[in-house]
Amino acid sequence: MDAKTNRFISLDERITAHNYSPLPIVISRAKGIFAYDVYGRRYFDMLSAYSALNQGHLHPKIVAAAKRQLGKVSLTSRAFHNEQMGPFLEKLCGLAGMEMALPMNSGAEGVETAIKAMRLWGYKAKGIPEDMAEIIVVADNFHGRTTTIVGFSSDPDSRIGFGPATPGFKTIPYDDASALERAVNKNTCGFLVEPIQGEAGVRIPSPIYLKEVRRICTEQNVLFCADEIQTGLGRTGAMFCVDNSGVRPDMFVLGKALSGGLYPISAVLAGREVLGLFTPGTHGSTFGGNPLASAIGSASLDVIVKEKLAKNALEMGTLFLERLSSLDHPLIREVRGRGLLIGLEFRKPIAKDFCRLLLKGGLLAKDTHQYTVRFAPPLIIKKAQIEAAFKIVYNAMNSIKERE
Ligand code: IF1
Repeated sequence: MDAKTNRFISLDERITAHNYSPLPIVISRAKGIFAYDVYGRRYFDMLSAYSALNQGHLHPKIVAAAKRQLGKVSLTSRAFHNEQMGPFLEKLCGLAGMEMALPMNSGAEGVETAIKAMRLWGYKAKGIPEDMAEIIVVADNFHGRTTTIVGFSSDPDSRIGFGPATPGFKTIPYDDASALERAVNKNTCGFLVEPIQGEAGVRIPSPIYLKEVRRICTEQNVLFCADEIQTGLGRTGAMFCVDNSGVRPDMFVLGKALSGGLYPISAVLAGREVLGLFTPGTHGSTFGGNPLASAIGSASLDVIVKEKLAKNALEMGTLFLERLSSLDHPLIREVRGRGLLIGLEFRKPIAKDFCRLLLKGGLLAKDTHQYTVRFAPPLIIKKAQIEAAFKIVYNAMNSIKERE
């Protein structure tokens, strides 16, 4: 490995907890759909920081908004009002068709906030006896890393060693509406689900699943909470992934691309009958809703809307999926995706090795659970760039052929 790259990697290995095993590249700068290493070599970024970079790296409009705000005020705390938060959340609620928002920072904090909101609604609105509220979640979920969230993860790497788990969660299989129907009882306050499971390997449920979920939740008086932290804001070819199924959840959790990749911003969106239940002192965050985050978030939304990123994700995703599906290789089990969230699944646990090959070819992508490579480039990607990226994938596939 190159000396400079090696130096940074050794330092990281010595100084940081080993909760990741990154590919051997040290990124020095990035712009749009490209990242550059310490030698100035260029890579297609097809991870987009797990879909936090839907607008591309350092989008000029978002950077300009951040700089503008940095000339005014960055942080006020919610002990006072600021002039940025309200307009940002009004824009966001308008896009999502929701009445109210609660701004936080990381995605996991957003999910924690949604859990608290569902429970609060369960006690105050549904009349569930104190401490009896249940939330239904699905197997192979990924909602973040807090102790409560990993407590209901079915992934042993996420969960084991971090117990005891927070009670009040019930796990059912994904893409199984009748399991939801059976699991609901009078103490159920909410159902938390990803409309497409990202970390589980880009798992797309059957077309009627979310419609069924909507029907059951309405009939049983249970809140339907969609974790769209990864799938939302254009990624799957629609503003929200649930739009592909023509359903509206009761709550959205958003994060990642809400910031255009500049800064952690998350939010829970819901109706007044849910978020209106919080009273002063019942929830909060030092940084949530701060003016810098709000200015960045507002510009991030503008870019998604004005540059029609959802439409581009659909068109470019369809093209990329078509190209990947044309790969004829005995080691490929399946290629699947929606918009620019695409998974290439192998028959053998070679996904990480394949990512190393892609890295050598000049493309950054990430494996999930050894069998699947996830392709999720920024949504600003153009046709010729999709073709160029595909060529790298094609060559990497061919080089596997040669070795066997
Ligand atoms: C890691 C995965 C992606 C998420 C959904 C909440 C969160 C995430 C649907 C929490 C975060 C990230 C976090 C990162 C890996 C990554 C990931 F592979 F693990 F599943 F994106 F696909 N809900 N996902 O995807 O948001 O608190 O991180 O802001 O934890 O290693 P966060």
